[in-house]
Amino acid sequence: MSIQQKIAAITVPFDLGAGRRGASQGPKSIMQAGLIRSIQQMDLTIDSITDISLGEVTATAIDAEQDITNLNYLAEVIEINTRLSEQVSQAAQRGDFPLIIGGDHSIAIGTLAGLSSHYTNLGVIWIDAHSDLNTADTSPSGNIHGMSLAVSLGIGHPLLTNMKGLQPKLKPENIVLIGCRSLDEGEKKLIRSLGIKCFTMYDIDRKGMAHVMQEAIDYLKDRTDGLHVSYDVDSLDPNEAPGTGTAVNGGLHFREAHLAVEMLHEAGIVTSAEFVEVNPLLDVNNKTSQLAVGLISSLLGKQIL
Ligand code: HAR
Ligand code: MN
Ligand code: MN
Ligand code: MN
Repeated sequence: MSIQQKIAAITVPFDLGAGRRGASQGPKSIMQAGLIRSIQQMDLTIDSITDISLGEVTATAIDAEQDITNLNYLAEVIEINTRLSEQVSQAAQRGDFPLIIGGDHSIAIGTLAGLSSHYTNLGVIWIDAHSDLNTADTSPSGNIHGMSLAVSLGIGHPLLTNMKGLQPKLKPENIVLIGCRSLDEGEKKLIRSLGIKCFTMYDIDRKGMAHVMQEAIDYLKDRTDGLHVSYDVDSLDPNEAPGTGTAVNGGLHFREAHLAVEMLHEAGIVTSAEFVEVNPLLDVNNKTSQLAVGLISSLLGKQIL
């Protein structure tokens, strides 16, 4: 983001895309941990804070003939993401920096639907223990937060992929996955067949985070005209971020997680971001919410010295 740019904060207290409840309390907890104060201390301007709430969802919103097997809470996921996509699109239209605070990762469907029409080649850095590339056919859980990246590639149920018309929202060559360590078979096949750039935890161990991030930035910076950072806090090791619904051992350490966003800020190519999967019900002493505040601040330019 540029220093003149204003931040449009959008909070999404939604957790029905996940297998367990609690991520809906993420935004409140991250705010209580001091997000706004931290941003203001950096002399950045917050233009607006918009809360996206789930309206009344009627079962008739989904045609009875549609096959919704293995798509948990599909109607609710569509409803919240449609609302979110509208707000994200308006923020991008105003030239603001959309900063979305989740909520579970299914909200990336609405974020990306709202962003995509503003760019020809939207890039995405997906920092996550998972790749969220399942479909109803490959998902072991039916939880839509494990499908949001596939949906944005145009792969999945038409009611999800068609959101805001234009599809797909992303091209596979404009995506970089970072921190993966829990991939389902169908997801591995998709990563290979589409040639999606993927830095697993093995790559991070082998090359170091600084090297991996530089490769990711160099890869994306020339081919994209906007860059969205989708940061799932379960990318961190559960010792660092216990407050998340699908924790996986062997994740990013505190400094690696920060270095990623510090380097992205320094590269000056990030145009929007979302932070998801903070679950305060599972947290220990608000550790994960505080961590989220630190990561968001670093992405927006907070420096140690
Ligand atoms: N891959 C598994 C599934 O589809 C687990 C997904 C876990 N969800 C997330 N996404 N937190 O990153 O059910
Ligand atoms: Mn995720
Ligand atoms: Mn995840
Ligand atoms: Mn700076």
